[in-house]
Amino acid sequence: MKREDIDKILAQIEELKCKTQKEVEEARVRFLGKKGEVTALFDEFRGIDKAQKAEFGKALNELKQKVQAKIEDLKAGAADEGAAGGPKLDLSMPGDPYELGSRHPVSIVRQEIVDIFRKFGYDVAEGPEIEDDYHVFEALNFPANHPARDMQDTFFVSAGHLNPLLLRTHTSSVQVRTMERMAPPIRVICPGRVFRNEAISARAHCIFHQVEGLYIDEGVTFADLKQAILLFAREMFGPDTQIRMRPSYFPFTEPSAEVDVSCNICHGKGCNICKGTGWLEILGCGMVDPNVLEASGIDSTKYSGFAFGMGLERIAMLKWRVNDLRHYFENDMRFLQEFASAPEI
Ligand code: 2NL
Repeated sequence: MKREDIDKILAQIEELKCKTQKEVEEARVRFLGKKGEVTALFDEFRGIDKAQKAEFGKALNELKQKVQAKIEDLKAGAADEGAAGGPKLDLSMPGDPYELGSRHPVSIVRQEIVDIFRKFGYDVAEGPEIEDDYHVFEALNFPANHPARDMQDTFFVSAGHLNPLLLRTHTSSVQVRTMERMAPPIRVICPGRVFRNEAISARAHCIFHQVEGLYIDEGVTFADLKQAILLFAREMFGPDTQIRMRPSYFPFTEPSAEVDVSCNICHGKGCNICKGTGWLEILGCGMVDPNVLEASGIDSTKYSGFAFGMGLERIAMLKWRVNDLRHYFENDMRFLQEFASAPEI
């Protein structure tokens, strides 16, 4: 055994470079395997005389430790299998960035409406989506044979009972619960999801979103309703917006009206969004029917109030000229990403 044998391996080990785990394993076998170069020196060591053993024992052990340490180092630095020649793992590199989502157009519109009514002093109320017949129909003055109470129009959860459970068809049920819970003055705004048994098309969906509002106090008149709606419309659609009211009918309000805002796309000249009329329908409203107040324990000789309701999908359609309601529910990234920094129209 010669000193140079040990030094030669030490020099080779120093220079050793491996790109892949496979190469590291090959190097390990070459030096430390059963027929490896270091192993061979140990075999040779067994046969040498005592005087030489003292000289080489320590040096051989040091060699083996160095080779083992180097192999471990190479193992940690080499690329995984299959990534031959690929870059080494660098833990100081920045991670992949998270892609930021954007708000859904219906959420944007809901937030705008809620913010406006908050400014007017309204509180926000929420309630269950699975409701009973009483809070959705009975307390709201729907006659027993009203078509909305039919299986054809409403999703029932448990039919056949006196007061069946169903998916709410409007958020008025939340306002009923508010009237039951507190005494006037009441000012609430109720945003939420509602459900109707409709065939899905570009203009109708079985799930949509509403915001309803309710204002009850002593001496509330139709003039208050008109002014509240006008102020809301100007906040929502711009300071030059005009409104017009057309007589309508709802079981829970008397009198009732439908409200149009002046078309801010063509400014009355007539375009395909307002179908040449210069007006866009945005909500329904009216003075709360005394029967509705009494059903929830409010004295209709002392108090009066107004209520209104609007569909969020419809308002978002007008705002961004969306031509098909189904876009709102399909989670197509190409559609949703258009609202990442949606310009106002
Ligand atoms: C529409 C019309 C409306 C109401 C909702 C209401 C609620 C209570 C009492 C009276 Cl508790 N009225 N809500 C009133 C008039 C119209 O909605 O077109 N919605 C999409």
